[in-house]
Amino acid sequence: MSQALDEIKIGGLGASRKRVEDSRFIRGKGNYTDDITLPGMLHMEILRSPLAHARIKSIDTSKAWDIPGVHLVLTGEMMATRNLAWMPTLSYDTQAVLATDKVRFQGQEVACVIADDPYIAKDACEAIDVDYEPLPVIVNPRQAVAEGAPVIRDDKESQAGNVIYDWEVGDKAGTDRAFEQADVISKLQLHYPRSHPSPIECCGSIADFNRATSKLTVYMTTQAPHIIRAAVALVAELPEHMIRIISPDIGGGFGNKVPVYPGYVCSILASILLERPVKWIEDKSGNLISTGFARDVYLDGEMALRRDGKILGVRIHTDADHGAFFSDAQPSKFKIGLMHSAFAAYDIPAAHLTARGTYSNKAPGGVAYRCSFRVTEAMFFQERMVQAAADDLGMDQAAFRRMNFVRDEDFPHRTPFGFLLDSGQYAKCLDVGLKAIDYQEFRREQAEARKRGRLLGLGISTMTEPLGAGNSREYDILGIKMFDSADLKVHMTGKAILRTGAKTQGQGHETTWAQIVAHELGIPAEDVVVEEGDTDTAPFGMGTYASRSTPVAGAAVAMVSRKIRAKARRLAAHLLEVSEEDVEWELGRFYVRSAPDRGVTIQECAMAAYSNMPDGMEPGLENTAYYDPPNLTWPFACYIVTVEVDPETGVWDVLKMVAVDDCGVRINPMIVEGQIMGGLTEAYAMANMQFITFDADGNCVGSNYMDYLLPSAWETPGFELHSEVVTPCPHHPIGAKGIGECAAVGGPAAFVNAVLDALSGTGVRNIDMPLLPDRVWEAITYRRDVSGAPPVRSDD
Ligand code: MCN
Ligand code: CUN
Repeated sequence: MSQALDEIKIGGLGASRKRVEDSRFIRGKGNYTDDITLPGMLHMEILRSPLAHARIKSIDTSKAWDIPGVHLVLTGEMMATRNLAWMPTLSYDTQAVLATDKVRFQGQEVACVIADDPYIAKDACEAIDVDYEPLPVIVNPRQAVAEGAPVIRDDKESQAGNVIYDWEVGDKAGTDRAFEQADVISKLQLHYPRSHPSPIECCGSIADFNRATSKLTVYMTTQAPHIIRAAVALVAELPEHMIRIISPDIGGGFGNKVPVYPGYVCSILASILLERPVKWIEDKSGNLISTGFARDVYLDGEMALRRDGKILGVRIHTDADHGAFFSDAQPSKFKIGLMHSAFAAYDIPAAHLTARGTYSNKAPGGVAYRCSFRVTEAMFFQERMVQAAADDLGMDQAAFRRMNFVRDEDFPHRTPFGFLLDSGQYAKCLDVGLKAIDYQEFRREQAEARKRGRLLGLGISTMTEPLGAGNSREYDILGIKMFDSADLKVHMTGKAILRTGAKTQGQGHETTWAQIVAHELGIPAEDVVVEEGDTDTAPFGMGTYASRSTPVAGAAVAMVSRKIRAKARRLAAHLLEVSEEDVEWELGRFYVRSAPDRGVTIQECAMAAYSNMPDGMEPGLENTAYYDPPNLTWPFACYIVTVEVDPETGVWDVLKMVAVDDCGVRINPMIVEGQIMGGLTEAYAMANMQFITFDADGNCVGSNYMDYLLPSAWETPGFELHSEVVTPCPHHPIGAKGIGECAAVGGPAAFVNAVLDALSGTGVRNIDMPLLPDRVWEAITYRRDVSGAPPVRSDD
């Protein structure tokens, strides 16, 4: 007689449980870095460079020191006396903390003032006199490698020009052979513009050094607190056990809060020098102009095709503009992130990728904004290229994809770049999408509309994406291996506290991790409190990015729950006075196999762990699991958009968008849908309106919300989501794959493909994002490709 609990009722796997964190967020009771006030706290502001490239002749801070309420003025020269003027980046480069010799991008940190309040500090920044001697400016890779180009990184002895790396991966000879055999060669060139994650909360930190205890506590906006602790220990040469990093509530990260920024370092040094807490909260333009840029990649590729549509090979070349410092957070084996995940969803015999990275006079870029290390660029190029190739062959978009997909029976599948895909049902996802958009009917309407001068278009984007950075054999950041952890303590009354090495920034870990515990142990989710982000209490982990939390930390949650269950089983056997082999498990309860009525609940086992354990058993019911995943997880997505383009104005409207996501088992379907909708909104923004670029003088166009547009509910189209395709991840303990970035990664190509489909027959192959009305209008009117690469043309 089964007494198993109803999993959905206890908030287990598959329950669309309301987010527990929202009860504080929607009441305005969140605890963000800027909400924290410590006794005696001072405030720091940063003086930024107005110029993109200039030699610093002198910095006069005397007027700033004279302002009442100013406690400290920091310059690069002072930082240098402590060996802190420069810091290492996550890509084995160096980055200026405060500029000493030169400024290398507009918005670069030049000096800091620490004062009684932020207004005094800001005024004092303005009182600092910096004498700059302007230098020629570089804003794109073409200028970077031009003859006679100024060397931006003349601080580095080994650096002769502006090239950071030349890198390649894949099979060159095999790919060359594929091209020799091709009936048709299809080509495409485009620029994926710089974009910015632009979380609502800017970056910030409060450093609190206590001389009496020698302990440094830093509250800060970081997606990876343990990595920061290690970085502070190594850079500032402080003992690691005396550093406590606390990441409180985070108002959105989206990749912006992975890197180490100069502001963090300066607030820490200031607190050490002044022996008082020092708070730094970035303002919006500081955030937009200096932190966390993504993309800015030129992609140039070609595809070898057989007449019947079979893809024989691909070549891709990327030119990446990294800005003044190469600071990408990415696995150290790869120079251009996981760009070589491009075309993974397609069964392609041969592929070769070359990549060149260059410096420019722009803020350091390469943050993975809602993308697992350059995957966004890879999938965007892939899906734009696939559309161009199908067009060149005169083939149907959907049929071309279906013909070339990796088939269900071909998993595990090794891509030509070496990734191992574990599972998927690609054709099925596509079919669901095509049915939802009513493909044949739309094609008919489109042809009809054409006759009357109306431009309708349909864009498809289908992709699989590598999510979940780990396994430790292949993935590391600065040599630190990528795994993750969970620590579960079950109290005697059966309530529990769970901590992981991940760090939620809005994704809902406090809700979903408890659901995994509920699934594994039958402890109701509401009885499990989840805590992340405090290095003094959380087990070591690599933090949250690359949608790695569910694939890695989430797996650790399942594994630690299983360890707890194993011990509880021994306790149950003791309580039931039978041997362990005679004990069976059902959700929340152990029972005697031969007498199912005789059982004990997990809560009774918990009580026994503290009050009635068998002789020789260690008391308590706690454990920790470190999880090193065997592989990445590979979710699949099919996004289809229909649009109408107004030929008079270039304005385009979304008629309908459908999204079919297969992220394996969904822990919380409502949260997954939220992730997809948020990602599609960002995808729409990138395709339609977001514009961060640079004029010829290196002025950043888009350092404010008048120029850099965030879509509101008014602009954002409706999305129709489909969840019927579920391919469990074969190596994940609960079959889940990551989802946090899929829609932002796969979405942009669907919009752009739709607009270009509307323009089919005009000879226009490409319009660079964002597809602003004037660009679309120009393409229609002059029947030519339109580039958005900097410098922006208005300043040509
Ligand atoms: N989930 C689930 N079932 C699955 C997969 C995920 O229920 N099969 C749930 C997870 O338990 C988690 C959420 O969906 O609550 C996202 O999970 P996952 O895909 O593991 O991604 P992460 O938690 O690692 O989040 C990182 C990812 C990244 S890298 C960016 S960037 C991004 C994103 O999440 N930043 C975000 N989504 C964001 N959402 C918000 N609100 N704020 C951000 O800063
Ligand atoms: Cu890729 S941006 Mo997220 O990985 O933090």
